[in-house]
Amino acid sequence: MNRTIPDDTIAAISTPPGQSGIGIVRLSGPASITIVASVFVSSSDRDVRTDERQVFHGEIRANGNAVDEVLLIVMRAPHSYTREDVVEINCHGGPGPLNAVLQLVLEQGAHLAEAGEFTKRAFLNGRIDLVQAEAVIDRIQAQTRAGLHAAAAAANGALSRAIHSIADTLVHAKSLVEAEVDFVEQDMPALVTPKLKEQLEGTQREIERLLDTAAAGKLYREGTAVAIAGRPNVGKSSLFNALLRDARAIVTQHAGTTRSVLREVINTGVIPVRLTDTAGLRPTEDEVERLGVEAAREALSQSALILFVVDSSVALDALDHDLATELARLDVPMLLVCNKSDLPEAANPDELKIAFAANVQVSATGGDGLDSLEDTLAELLTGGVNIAPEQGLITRIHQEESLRRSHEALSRLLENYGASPEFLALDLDEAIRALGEITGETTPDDILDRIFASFCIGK
Ligand SMILES: Nc1nc2c(ncn2[C@@H]2O[C@H](COP(=O)(O)OP(=O)(O)OP(=O)(O)O)[C@@H](O)[C@H]2O)c(=O)[nH]1
Ligand SMILES: [Mg+2]
Repeated sequence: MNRTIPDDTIAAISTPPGQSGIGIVRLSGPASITIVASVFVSSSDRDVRTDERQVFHGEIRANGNAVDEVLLIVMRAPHSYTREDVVEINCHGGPGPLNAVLQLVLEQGAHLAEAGEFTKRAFLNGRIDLVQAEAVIDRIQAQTRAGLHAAAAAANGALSRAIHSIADTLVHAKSLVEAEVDFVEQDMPALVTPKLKEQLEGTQREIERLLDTAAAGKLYREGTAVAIAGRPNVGKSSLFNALLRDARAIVTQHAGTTRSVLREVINTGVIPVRLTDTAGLRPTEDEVERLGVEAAREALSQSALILFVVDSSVALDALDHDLATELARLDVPMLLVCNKSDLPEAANPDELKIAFAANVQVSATGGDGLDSLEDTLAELLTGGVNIAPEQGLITRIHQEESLRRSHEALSRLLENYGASPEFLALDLDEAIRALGEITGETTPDDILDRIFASFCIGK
């Protein structure tokens, strides 16, 4: 697919808004260096256009007046993020200097970059493929170390390599099939052999393996929802705060403290967990509390795992039993958390005749058992998913859809393997095109635009 490679120069503030030690205005394109040279005065009289150096100290000036003291990092094509000439102007981090410097370079002929445009240029100039470009955004948004690890593996080409290796086999098969079409009249030995079929079956299994990573990829990227439930006062909010390591929810000795649903992301070290604290569940006449209980039930039904909390220092009663039975009906895996383990034990959790996925004792306020709870949580949430980012992990729905189309085309081909080679060639084409949509080779422009538009400005 031939795409137009841009020849203008773009600029944007690449650091987040607000105040910080430094902030960066970045330029990319053939005029980057001359544009910056026209507003920069080196403190040691160096000329950024001709000097081989990469780092320059000096001032950005407008009409002879200093705008900011800066460090320039100059990366000449093709040794840069975009493969174009790139200049990063390291300014003082604040809206004042950054906007002034950006304004100046725009006046000198740079265009304001669109969201994701730097990364889009890296893609258009062939430095990275679409999988790697998308991994850049996953890296920025990664909320856990494992998520970062997965994004880094994708950025380094793990998935790209897996896809390319599949595509290579298919392209090779297609060349054989086409040769067979050409020579069908002549007395040539058959090229579409049982051995080739075996190879294609191996490729099909590789596609299936990648499809199997979709669940893990989604978990890594999007995380999952875990909700804390139980009757009032058992220590749900205390547990929420302990897992968050922050006094986010209000805790009091009064039953019915929490009224609204609170959500925060916690880092279990494996995948991001959106943890939800809910109002204590009990029948109530209080209007506000009743609304809280309704919202709690709604949040619980939408979670992937429920932490059912009981107060182990108080004997269980009918309400605990009713709640356990009610929640079990939601058909969401449930973990039993016996809280307040620092107090003398009075509850017997075995009385709850519910199949819990696990049973953990903790003291939300004292800290005992929290590590073990986090480990159990991580195990339950990732249990059964195949996690090997180094072998390629699909993390996006459009990747999964394309792989499925490739798989379908290949299934058709394998079913009709004895058919005439023209038919086989059609299915191979379809399978190859679908793979190209993952790496970006055959992705329609409007879809590309949509993908890059989800990036931030300056990336
Ligand atoms: N000793 C002890 N007290 C705890 C523990 N966890 C919570 N508590 C106390 O139990 C009381 C209720 O705690 P919360 O966290 O507000 O309980 P909750 O389940 O969120 O209550 P509601 O929001 O009313 O449903 C507070 O006084 C906490 O200090 C614990 O592990 N040990
Ligand atoms: Mg609470």
